[in-house]
Amino acid sequence: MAKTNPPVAIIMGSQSDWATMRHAAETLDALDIAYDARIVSAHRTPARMVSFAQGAKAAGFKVVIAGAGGAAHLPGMTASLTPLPVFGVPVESKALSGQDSLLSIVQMPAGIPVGTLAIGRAGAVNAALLAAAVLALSDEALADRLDTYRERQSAAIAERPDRTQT
Ligand code: RP5
Repeated sequence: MAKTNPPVAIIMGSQSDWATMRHAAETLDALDIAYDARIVSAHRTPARMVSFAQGAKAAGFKVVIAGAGGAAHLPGMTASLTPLPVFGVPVESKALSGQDSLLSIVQMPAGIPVGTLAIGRAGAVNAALLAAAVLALSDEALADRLDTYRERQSAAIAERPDRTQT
């Protein structure tokens, strides 16, 4: 879903990251939050990354969700180029199961923060929920939708395990 002036940018280093980052997109969809999803690679398209990050605030974005794997420099480099909050999603890499992605994203030097989430799908979903929480501070209707999302999530959890499931 890409509307005019969406508040959230979802950026990722490669098409291969979409399998993870689509979970952020689907979570934003569930909360009726508009976003723009783009491939922006710190290594393969550095000029695109600089252009995006330097223009992100002026473009109307409020939050950036950045997913990358391996030597995952995209979230940190983006954070260095924009005043917007950046949430980093470590994509599960083939070689090191995302440990490389996680450490690349989380170990930022003091002064340039990246809000780093869990490796993989959980991180992508939670990045979207954090973005929603930020936007909900100034959007009561969204705050209500976020409350409803959590209530439904709680209601969907059974009190006891189904012993027929393995
Ligand atoms: C990173 O390299 C991307 O974020 C991706 O997770 C990883 C591998 O990219 P591909 O070789 O699949 O394009 O820049």
